[in-house]
Amino acid sequence: MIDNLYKKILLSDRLALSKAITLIESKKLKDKSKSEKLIKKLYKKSGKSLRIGISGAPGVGKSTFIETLGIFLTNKNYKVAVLAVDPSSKRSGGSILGDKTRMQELSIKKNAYIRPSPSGGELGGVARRTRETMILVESAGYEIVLIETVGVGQSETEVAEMVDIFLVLLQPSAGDELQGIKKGIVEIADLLIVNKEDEFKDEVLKTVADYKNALSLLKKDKNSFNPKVTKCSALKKVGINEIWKIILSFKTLGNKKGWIKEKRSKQLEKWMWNDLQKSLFEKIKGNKKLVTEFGKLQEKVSKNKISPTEASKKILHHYIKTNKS
Ligand SMILES: Nc1nc2c(ncn2[C@@H]2O[C@H](COP(=O)(O)OP(=O)(O)O)[C@@H](O)[C@H]2O)c(=O)[nH]1
Ligand SMILES: [Mg+2]
Repeated sequence: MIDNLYKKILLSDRLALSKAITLIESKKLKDKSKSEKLIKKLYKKSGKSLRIGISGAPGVGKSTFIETLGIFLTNKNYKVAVLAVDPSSKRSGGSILGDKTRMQELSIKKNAYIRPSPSGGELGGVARRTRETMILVESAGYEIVLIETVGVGQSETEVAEMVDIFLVLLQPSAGDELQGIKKGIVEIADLLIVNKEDEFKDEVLKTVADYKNALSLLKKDKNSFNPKVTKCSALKKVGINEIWKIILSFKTLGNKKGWIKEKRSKQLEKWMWNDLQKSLFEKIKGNKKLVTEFGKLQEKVSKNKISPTEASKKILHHYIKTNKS
C-alpha cells in the first residue's frame, strides 16, 4: 500500500496525496508506522518548494488573500498547495479553510491543492502533521506552499518556524496604535501587508506609513532580509503583483546569500529536538511500570508537599533506573 502511494504521489496523483495526508493525520497506531514509512521514503524528494506563511488577526482577510494570491500564481502556471494551522479548529468544530466557500475559485484550478487544517490534538501535533503534509505536497511537485494560520498564541511562531518567508496581514487603522509592534510580530515578519485598501484608502496609507516609520527605527541587519511594508486589496485583487515581486526578490537574495538554506537547517535541527522532547515525554509518561509511582508524586505535588521541580527530577531518575535493569 505504501509503495503504491509513494509512486502515485511522485506522479502528482491527487487522490493518493489526499489518502496519504489522511494517513498522516490518523491517530491509529497501525497508521502511524505506515505514515512514518511513507515520510521516510519521500523525505529526500521534498524541500523544493517556496514555503510561505500567512498570519494575521481573524477577519483581516487571510483566506481571501490566499485565494487571490493562489489564483495569481496558478495563472502563472505554478503548482500551489494551501495548508492551514489552526489550533482553534477543535473548539469551533470547523477549520479556517474548511468552512470557507470563498476558496471555491482557487479550488477548481487544476494546479491548486487545498487541504484544510487537521482538527484535534494540541498545537504541537497539528504543527507536526502540517510539516509532514508539506513533505507530501512537495513530493507531489507543488512549487509553492501557502500556510494560513490565525494570529493567536503560539500558532504564529510554529508556522514561522516551518516556512521560508512569513507574511503578516494587518488591519488598516486610523488610530496610532500599531497592533503588530506591540505583539512583537515585526520580529518574525518578512513582509507586512495592510489589506482592504479598496475600502479604507486613507487608513491604509496611514497604517503603511506608521509601520514603515516603526521599522526604520529598528536595527537593520545586513545579513538578512529587512522586513518590508506594503498594501493590497485581497478582495479586489489589487497590489498582488507588487507583493509577488517582493517575495521573489526575497527568494533571489535569500538564495544568493544563503539565508534560506541556513533558516531551513536551523528549523530542521529544532524539529529534531522538539520531536525528541515529545517522544521522550510520551515514553516516560506511558511507562506502565511507573504509573503508580508517578501518581504518588503527582499527588505530593498537588498537596504542596514537594516542589514540581523536585518531583520531575524524581520521575526522570525513576525512568532511567527502570531502563537500566
Ligand atoms: N473590503 C475588503 N474586504 C475584505 C478584503 N479582504 C477580505 N475582506 C473581507 O473581510 C472578511 C474576512 O475575510 P477572511 O478572508 O475570511 O479573513 P481571515 O479570517 O483573516 O481569513 C470577509 O468578509 C472578506 O470578504 C479586502 O481586500 N477588502
Ligand atoms: Mg481564514
